[in-house]
Amino acid sequence: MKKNPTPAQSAADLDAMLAGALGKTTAAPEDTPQAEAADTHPDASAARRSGYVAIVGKPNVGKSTLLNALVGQKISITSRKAQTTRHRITGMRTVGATQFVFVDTPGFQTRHGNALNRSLNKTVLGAVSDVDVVVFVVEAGHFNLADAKVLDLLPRDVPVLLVANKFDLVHRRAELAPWLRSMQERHPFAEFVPMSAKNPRDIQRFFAICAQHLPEQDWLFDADTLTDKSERFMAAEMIREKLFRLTGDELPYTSTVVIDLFVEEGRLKRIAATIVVERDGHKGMVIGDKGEKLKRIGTEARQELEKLWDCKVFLELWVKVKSGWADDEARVRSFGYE
Ligand SMILES: Nc1nc2c(ncn2[C@@H]2O[C@H](COP(=O)(O)OP(=O)(O)OP(=O)(O)O)[C@@H](O)[C@H]2O)c(=O)[nH]1
Ligand SMILES: [Mg+2]
Repeated sequence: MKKNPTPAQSAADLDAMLAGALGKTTAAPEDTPQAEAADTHPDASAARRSGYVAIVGKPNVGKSTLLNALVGQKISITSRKAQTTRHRITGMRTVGATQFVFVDTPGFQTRHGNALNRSLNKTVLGAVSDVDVVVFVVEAGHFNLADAKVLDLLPRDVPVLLVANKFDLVHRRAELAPWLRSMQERHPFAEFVPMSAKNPRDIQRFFAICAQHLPEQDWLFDADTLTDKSERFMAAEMIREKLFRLTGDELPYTSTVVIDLFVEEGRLKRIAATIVVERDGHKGMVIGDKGEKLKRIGTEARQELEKLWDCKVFLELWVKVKSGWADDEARVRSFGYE
């Protein structure tokens, strides 16, 4: 029988382990405001802080899952397949006196130098160039060449927090201490945060740790701003998520979604979109038997958008073949990539 992962440890256990492993603790000060209390009651006595926090790492380590948990809403799509995120996605969250502007980035690509991958890497480099804090996400207990390549890109003059994510999957916690020490030698990380992006308590703890590294300055956005991305963009992304999740591994990452029509009619948003694939064979995979796969992609994307916007959505989907688009710089740009 498959052994269940050990439940996540308490913040105190984690701090004790870190103190043992690194001779330091990342525990937040006792008086750091907690998210629940602070979201609705800004602490007037504390000085305001705000800043940009870039979330970077190799593909599939959980960057977007972390962003969504921090923002408290699903704004960045996630899947078990690598290369899910393809854009710089900004999500804001104001906690007490501190406003975090989180920036999710594509997983840094180390293979296949096509136009799409070059564009993804350009997006990562752009995102780390002008931020206050960098969150470098790895899988707890793992560090390989793909992680090292991302670490090489990181600026030396801003605090880098190491998030050792998917901590819930680590069975032998004792082995994490030497791993953490080895990570300490790789970069002068400002903090070491073993955590699970799926554990709400770890997320609360992360706010407190991260806030200490943001500058004292006024907020950059209204407290209730969620993202800087348009509704058209969110629609295309939710469709792409369902495409990624509902088609098998055989459908390559070189598919994308283009919004052809987006109109608001009172409480209804009417959307028509095209799923662009590389080959005729891929078209069949997306459409499925008697159109059943395409129908499911449409239904699930529509439900997700209705939840996000709290309104009715009418969604019409088409599939088109445009071979070689991911190799073609001009076409990659025309599909909205940088
Ligand atoms: N067990 C576990 N799984 C996680 C955790 N965080 C993320 N995942 C899973 O890891 C997979 C990848 O998550 P994403 O958030 O899409 O990863 P990403 O780093 O944004 O991936 P790219 O955008 O492709 O670079 C998904 O199946 C998530 O559910 C975690 O803390 N624990
Ligand atoms: Mg992602």
